[in-house]
Amino acid sequence: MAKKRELNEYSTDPAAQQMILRAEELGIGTAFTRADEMAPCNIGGAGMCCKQCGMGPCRLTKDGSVGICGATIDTIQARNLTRAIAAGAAAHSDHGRDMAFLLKATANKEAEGYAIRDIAKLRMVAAYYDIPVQGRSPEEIANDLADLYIAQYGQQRGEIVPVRRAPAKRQQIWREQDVVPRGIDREVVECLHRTHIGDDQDPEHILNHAIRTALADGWGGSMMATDISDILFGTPAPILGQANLGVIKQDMVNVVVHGHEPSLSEMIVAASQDPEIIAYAKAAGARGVNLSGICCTANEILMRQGIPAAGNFLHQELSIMTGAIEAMVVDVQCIMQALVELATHFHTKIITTSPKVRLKGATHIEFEEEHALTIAKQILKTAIDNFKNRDTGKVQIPQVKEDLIPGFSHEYINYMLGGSFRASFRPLNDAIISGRIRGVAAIVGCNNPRSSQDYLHNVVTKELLKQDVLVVQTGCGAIASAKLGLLLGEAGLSEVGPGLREICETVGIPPVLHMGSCVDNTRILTVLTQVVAEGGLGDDIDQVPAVGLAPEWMSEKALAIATYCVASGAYVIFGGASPVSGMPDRVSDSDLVLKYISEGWEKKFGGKLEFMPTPEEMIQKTLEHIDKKRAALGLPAYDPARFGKSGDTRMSELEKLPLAERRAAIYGTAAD
Ligand code: NFS
Repeated sequence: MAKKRELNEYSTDPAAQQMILRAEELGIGTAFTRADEMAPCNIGGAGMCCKQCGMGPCRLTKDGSVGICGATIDTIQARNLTRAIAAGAAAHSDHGRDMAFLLKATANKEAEGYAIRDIAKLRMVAAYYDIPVQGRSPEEIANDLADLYIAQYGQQRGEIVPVRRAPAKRQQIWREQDVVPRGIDREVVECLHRTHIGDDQDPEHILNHAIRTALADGWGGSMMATDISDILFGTPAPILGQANLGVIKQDMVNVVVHGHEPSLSEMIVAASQDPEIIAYAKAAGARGVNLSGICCTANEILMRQGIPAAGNFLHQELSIMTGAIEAMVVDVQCIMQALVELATHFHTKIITTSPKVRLKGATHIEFEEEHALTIAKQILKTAIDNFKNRDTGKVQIPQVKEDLIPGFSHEYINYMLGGSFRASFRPLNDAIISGRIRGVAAIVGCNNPRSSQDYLHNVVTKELLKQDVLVVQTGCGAIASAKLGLLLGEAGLSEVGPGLREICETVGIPPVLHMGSCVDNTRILTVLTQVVAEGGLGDDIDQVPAVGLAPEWMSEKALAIATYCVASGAYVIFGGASPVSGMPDRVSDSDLVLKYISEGWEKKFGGKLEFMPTPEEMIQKTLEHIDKKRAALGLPAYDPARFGKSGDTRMSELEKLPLAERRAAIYGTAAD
């Protein structure tokens, strides 16, 4: 009998806790309880099970043991990790491919309802690749850019073009290490080839190709996905939104969009505002259609349209449990198969839309860009028709939600620091150089039901803010902070270190910047590149006092992201178990790969990947790394006592003083 956990060991989110209790009351299983019942396999979890051929699976458990073909533990671990990275890179890059086809179709007026919304970004991206822009229409430029981007997938030789956007020194390291991606598809295919039975058997050599494949994602497919999403739907800028299950409305038709690609969700947003659809909903007895998002789709429409986020990865089942969801519309990635069975307890329709993803028992309405708006309306009408089937006796919506301000694209960060005429990263660099900002942490990635939902994200985020570390976020990590209220203007500033607080008050930003979905981790690469280009913090990404963390990771995409960040020079810390952890208490061969992706990769790329079970260790290692990088740059050691004497706090202190004393405090003299 599996051990049942305490409620706060499942989730720290009060809305989730309420729904977990509701599931228990109704006798419905969720990922939380399934995690209790399913103990992870300790051999597979350690990366030491090889099932690459029909002679196995070979389960290696003893020091020196080998598979039937003679494969050693480290070779098997390297193969398993590389295959996971390839799958993650494939998922995000394939998303980028679909966006490139959509850009092409939009440029040729073959995509119903789409338009080129951000012409300035189109021209800027085209300029990276010397695509002529003068005297040409946005459609002509977009057509050339789409062709160039589509070609990156099938390219066989040379270098994929976005790589040239990295710092010059970084590009040189990649060339020296022979890891510059030649073509996106080629690197993924070669991962599968090299890890087939009887192929590449040198762990370091296999993992070098994992680096090349991950780079094809970070400086390839994902970067292109972000570019095109901005061009088609607008580059994000701060906008007011809300997050958590309290955004679901009792008197409206509730449609949750879940998955990843903004192509469909943007059209559903447009369709939901169409007078025909609003009238249709009213005729069905509802006040209208209320959209909300789960996972990265939530982030895409939240940061551009202010559409609320119902929650992150572990909220997908819980949102249905409210009994008030007429339809959950899914496309690709992070969609639990359990949704269909769960929905049978309520009236919710699960609607699949991607030609790549079907769920048995779900309704399939295939999305085609030529008829996107028409299909989006059809999906919404299906949801509205289902409103009459809602059992009001089963409705229970937690009244928990928080406001937030997402939309900190790298373009907006650049603008906010200097305005239209002086847009620059100089103020950010100066704040790091002076020590007001000790360093930067990117806290990203998933929820994992093996640990309490949002707990690790939030403990790490809150402590780093106290330590004057500016936090940027994407993906489900960003939604965790949103639910906690850390993404709202100056909310939470009382919990922030004195130097960071001064910067937040001066610039008028939250201490945690929501930068988008997981494909938008490439925005973080761009920020780091611009920080390097601005000067004063070294000439390559590995010198910047910055760390990447995914405290609750679970997906293969997260491993691909970690690997391209390491290859870009970042120290990356993952929470929980390593997929190549080995069994240190039982074998000694098993930590070779674990050591290699840390020390070995650091020697080659300046970045490293490590796994840590406790938030305390994550925080300590983050701060040590930031301080080490500060020292290497010759920057003053972090000293919070030097700051906090200016900004809003200081002003409110001064306001309480008599005028003469106030002048003396400001000018150092009481005289006029
Ligand atoms: Ni990222 Fe987005 Fe969330 Fe993890 Fe899944 S939604 S792409 S993989 S679970 S952060």
